[in-house]
Formats: sequence, C-alpha cells, structure tokens
Amino acid sequence: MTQNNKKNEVIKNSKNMQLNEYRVNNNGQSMTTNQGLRVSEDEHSLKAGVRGPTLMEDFHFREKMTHFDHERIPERIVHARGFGAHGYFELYEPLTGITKAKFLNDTSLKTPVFVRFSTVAGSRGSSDTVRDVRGFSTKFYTDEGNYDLVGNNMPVFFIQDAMKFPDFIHAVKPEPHNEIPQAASAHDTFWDFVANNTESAHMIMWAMSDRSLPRSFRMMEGFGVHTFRFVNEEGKSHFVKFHWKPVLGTHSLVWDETQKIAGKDPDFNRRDLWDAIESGNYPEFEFGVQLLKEEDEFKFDFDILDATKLWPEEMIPVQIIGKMTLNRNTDNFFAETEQVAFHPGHLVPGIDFSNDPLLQGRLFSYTDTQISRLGGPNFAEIPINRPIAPVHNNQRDGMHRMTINQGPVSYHKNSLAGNSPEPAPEKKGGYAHYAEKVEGHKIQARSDSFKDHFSQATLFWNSMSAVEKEHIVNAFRFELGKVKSKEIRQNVVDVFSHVAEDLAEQIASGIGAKATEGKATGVTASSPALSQENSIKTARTRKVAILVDNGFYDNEIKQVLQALAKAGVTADIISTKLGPIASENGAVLEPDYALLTSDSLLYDAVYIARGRTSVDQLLADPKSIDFVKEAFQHYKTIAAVGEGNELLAAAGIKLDASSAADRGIISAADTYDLHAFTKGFVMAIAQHRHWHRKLRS
Ligand code: HDE
Repeated sequence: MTQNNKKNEVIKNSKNMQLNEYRVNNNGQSMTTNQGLRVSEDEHSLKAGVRGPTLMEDFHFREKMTHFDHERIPERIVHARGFGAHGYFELYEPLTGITKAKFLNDTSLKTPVFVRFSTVAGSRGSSDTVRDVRGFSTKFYTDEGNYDLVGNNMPVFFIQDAMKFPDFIHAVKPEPHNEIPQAASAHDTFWDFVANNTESAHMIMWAMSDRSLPRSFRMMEGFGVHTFRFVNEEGKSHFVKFHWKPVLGTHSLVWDETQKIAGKDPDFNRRDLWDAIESGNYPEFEFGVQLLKEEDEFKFDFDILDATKLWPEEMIPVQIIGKMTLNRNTDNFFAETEQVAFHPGHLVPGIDFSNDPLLQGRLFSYTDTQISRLGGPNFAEIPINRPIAPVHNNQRDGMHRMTINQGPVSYHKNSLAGNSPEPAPEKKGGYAHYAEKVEGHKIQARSDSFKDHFSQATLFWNSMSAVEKEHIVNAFRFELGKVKSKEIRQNVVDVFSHVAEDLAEQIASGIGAKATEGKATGVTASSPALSQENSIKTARTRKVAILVDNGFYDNEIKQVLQALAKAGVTADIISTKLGPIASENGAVLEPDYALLTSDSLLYDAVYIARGRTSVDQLLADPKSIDFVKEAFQHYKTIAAVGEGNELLAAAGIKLDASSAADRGIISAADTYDLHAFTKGFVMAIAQHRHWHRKLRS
C-alpha cells in the first residue's frame, strides 16, 4: 500500500470509526436501567397490591417515563423536515493556486461527508413532496476541521439582507392565528410578502417552477447560493460560487402527482434515498465551481454580493472538480440527522466569506439556533458533529459537556502548560481571515447595485421550455387561487408584469386579475443551463411497476426483468392481491405489493404483462385501471404486451401508431421482438416524462 493509499483509508474510515465509539447494539443483552442495573420487570409498575396504586419508589418506571417525557428537542425553525446520509468526496482536479484548502488540492484524499436534504417551510412530520425549496447541506469532515456547505437546490434566495429573514419566514409559515396551511406557500401572508418585497421576484420564479418538486433528492442540483472566496497560499483571492450536479440529471414530479403522493407516501423522497443506498445505487453529485477574479467583481450588470442573482453558466462556466458519493444510511435518525448542526461559518483555510449581507447574517443565526435546539454550547461534541481533526482549546464546561479536560490550565497565554494550546501560525495551518480592505460609513441602507429585482427573473422565464412555462403559470394560478384577498392577487400580478407580459397575462387570466402592459424588463437573453429539459437523461435507478396476475408468461417476465436490471432499472411486481401467483406453465412469482398498497404515483413507468387470465383478473379490479390512467396523465412511460393492451384501452388510452412511441406508450402484440421492445421501453423510461402527451378529455 502506498503512503497515499494508506492515508486514504484512514480518512475514508475515520468518521465511521469515530462513530463506532458511540454505537450501541442491544442484541443478546440483558435490559438495564441507565445506571447499568439489570431490570427484572418491564411491563408492570410496582404497585401496592395487583389492583393498588403505583409506588413512587419504582425507580425503573420513573426513569423510563422521565426519559420518554423529554425525548423531543425543538425542531429546526426552518428546514425541520430532512433526511441525511453518509458518504465521501473525491477530488478530480486540484485547485492549485486558487485555494489552499487541502481537501481541494489532494486528489488522493477521500473526505468523509454527511449530507442532509430538507424542505424549508413544513414541520418535521410534514410531507416530502410539497412545493418548496429543498435544503442541500454537506458537512465535509476534513483533516483541517469541518467544512459545511449549507446550500439549497435553487441558486438564488428570496431576500437580499438577513434582517428580513424572520419576516419572510413568518410570512411563508402557517398563519399564526390558526396554524394553517401546513408546508404550503399557497396562502395570503406569503403572497402579501411577495407583493410588497419585490426582491423576491427571481426566487419566486424558481419556487413556482418544477425545481420545487424534485423527483428525488438524487436528481436535484445543489447551490451554495452566496458568493464565497477562495484564498490561495499567497493570500490572493478569487470569488467562487459552489454547485452540485446530480449524475442522474435534474428531474421533477408533476404537481398533481406531488399532492397525491403527499397522501399515499409522505416519505416519498426520503424512502427513495434510503432505498437507493440500501440497494447499492449510491447517489452521486459532481462538485463544480464558478470562479471569478477579484478584479472582475464589477464587470457584470448585477452585484455579485446580491443573493437574488445567479452567475449565468454560459457567462462563467461551472468547472467540475470532484464528486460526492452517498454510500451509507444512518444507524439512527435522531442521533445523526436530527442532531447534525450545520453552519455556513464552519470553514477551513482557503475558504472565506464575501460581504453578501444575507451570508453575513447567517453567520450569527446558525450557532444561535443550535444552542436552543441542542441544549447548550457543547453541540460540537455530539458524535455526528465531532470533527475528525483533533480539538484543543480552553473552552470549558456548559450543559452536557462530554470532554474531560485534564490539568489546571484553561486560559491563554500561560506558562504553567508551556503556553499550550497555542494558536498555529498561518503557515502551519492556522486559519487567517482574508485581509480585505474595507472602508465606509456606518449606514443602514442597501447598495443601489441591488435594486434591479426583475432582470434575472425575466432571464429565468426566457430560459424555460414551453412545458416548463406552462407549469410555472399553473403554479402561480394554483397558489394565487388559494389566496383569499383579491387585492393581494392583483398586487402579485402587478409585480410579475415587470417580469414578462405573457407570464403576467396568463397568471391574471386564471385568477380574475388584470396584467399591466409596458412594465416588463425587456430582457431577451436566456440561459439554457437553467432548463431541466437540457439535463442528463438516463433510465438508471428508475422504478417500474409490473402489473401481473395468475396466468402470466414466465419467459416474458423473466426476460423483461433481466433487460430492465441490465439497464439499472428496478422493478416491483404488483398484483391484485399479495401471495404467490402462478404462470401458465406453473412457475411461481411473489408480488412485492398488491394494488391496494401500491400506486402508479410511486413509479416512473408501468409495464402490463401479457396473459389472458392475468389481464382478466387485473381488468376486474378498477384500481388497475386507475393505476394506468394516472400513469398516463402524469406523462409516464407505459408498456403493454398482448392482452395487456386491453388495460390500456380500459384506461381510455387510444393508440395512434404514428405517434404512440412519441407519447411514451410502448405497445407490442403477442408475437414481437422482445429485444427491440425492451430497448424501446428503457429508452422511453430514460426520457423521464413524455411532456408532449396531450391529456384526453
Ligand atoms: Fe438557513 N437556517 N438561513 N438558509 N438553512 C437554518 O439553522 C438562516 C439561508 C439552509 O440541514 C437554521 O440549524 C438565516 C440560505 C439549510 O440542518 C437557521 C438566513 C440558504 C438549512 C437558519 C438563512 C439556507 C438551514 C435553522 C437568512 C441557502 C438546514 C436550523 C440570512 C444557501 C440545515 C439550523 C440542516 C437552516 C437561518 C438563509 C440554507 C435558523 C438567518 C440563503 C439547507 O439558523
């Protein structure tokens, strides 16, 4: 083993090994109290007679109940619902001369990471598939200390100054008088905020777009949002924006589907991540940076410190420099995902802040929130938060202190302990803040360069495909349709009249409001990188529902399953009931789900197998017809063979030979070329959805 490889192994495993110290396995163990006393009885409290009162001296009962009474901690004020996983980061390209951060310079390192994906507005128990921004937080456990990249799946934000964050969040959260609606922005206070705070216009375009409805956490982009700084060995700086690009492409659900999934499987996104990791389909995200020279700061028609602006990728390309792979689920949700504490101010040498006023405010908020959520200042000692780099300082005591610091000295400078721990000079890895020159008056104002609220909202609109535009218009109509105040609806249309006339007109005509002409920015540029339709398309890891019952053709199912597996597509067998089903020649198949416990909403594609008896049994259950109908309405690929085509007909799907394939319907007769059929099926699945399919009236 080379030196580098050895180091690799150590770094790769060190977080996992560190967690080992805390793992508890109860298998084969006697039950004890928290004091280690073996317990002989755990079902009956100690009573004075079998029908008598419970006695205070039952310490086991008291301990068990007291612990239970305190099992909850405050949920996060935002991003309360989330899901985490472990993995590692590998560097493709060293950023020599750009940043001195070691994990971005040494391609032999595998840096352990923990990632938490989240929604923003909903409570901890809310549904995964609501219309919302998704959080995308990554903790890199580097050997220079923890580095946290606390980002979102959209590259801009609703506001420009952290001072407004409490107002914005108050407006989007359930209304305070009745705590309705849960995890939804479709209500009066949110849109009243939007109408009165036009800096939110660009982000609202993103929030109303399909980006708010990710098919999977594995199919979302991630963005650091703010402009940060890279600093090199010589103390020279570049501005940088961070990107995560999912290897499976960026894809979304459709609105009708998300609302129904919220009932059928509120854990849809977290289950998808868990299952993918359990089955070895490790989610992968490439890491990209947009770099800007210090001297180019003022070369753009937007201010790079303004978090409501992105850097168009066509203007400043994203350089892909590494990849993150998520390969391990948590042992315990609470211990890891709930207790993980991210902070945009957890940095390593070589990475620094910009003066973005939103970022500056975040630097205060995250520690503050951890102190109340995690019960004091020692949250960094919780196993998931502990760095793998050693920690030495003079901080002492406080709630839940774990470290047992030795010796009498807890101050700096000292002679008694040889002046240790001693600050490390920059050359020896000590963090030194970038020596930016700053001058100015103390002033509560915003730079004029932050005043353009609409140009990039128009750029976003211009960059959308026709289908994406239709979805945005429908989202506005839905959200504003739920707003009771007509005045607010009209005010919002007035705001978006600045973005694009056709957008404002289409919103207005759906909600009884009027658009004003002549106010739009007139921006004609577009940025193709913003459209999800230009994203990577692959069938890998997609899920197919196979509808089948007794009397199927064994050989056909086997071959289709093989072809799907070869393309990395997973499949579930769904039948009218649970319990083994038999093929026409007696081969047996065990269904994964019955129609009752399943739904096409939870799949990317449907396949209806051939077989007279099989199809007759399916046809006799109306759920199978709804299954196929909804898959069609949600633009999903549907394949049918032989008699299976009758289920298509029963669902009202009329085949038109000339355009059927185009609409993602792969239909075959009894005798057919199985190879060509499965190839066409996999190719159609890779398209994600067949947007141009027209809904049948
Ligand atoms: Fe956060 N944000 N935020 N935020 N944020 C929190 O910290 C805050 C902002 C983001 O998975 C809180 O630990 C302020 C932008 C994510 O645990 C809190 C402002 C972006 C997560 C907080 C912002 C984010 C949080 C709540 C305006 C994208 C979840 C719990 C200046 C770049 C982290 C916590 C996780 C969480 C404050 C704006 C992303 C209250 C004051 C912009 C992904 O401290």
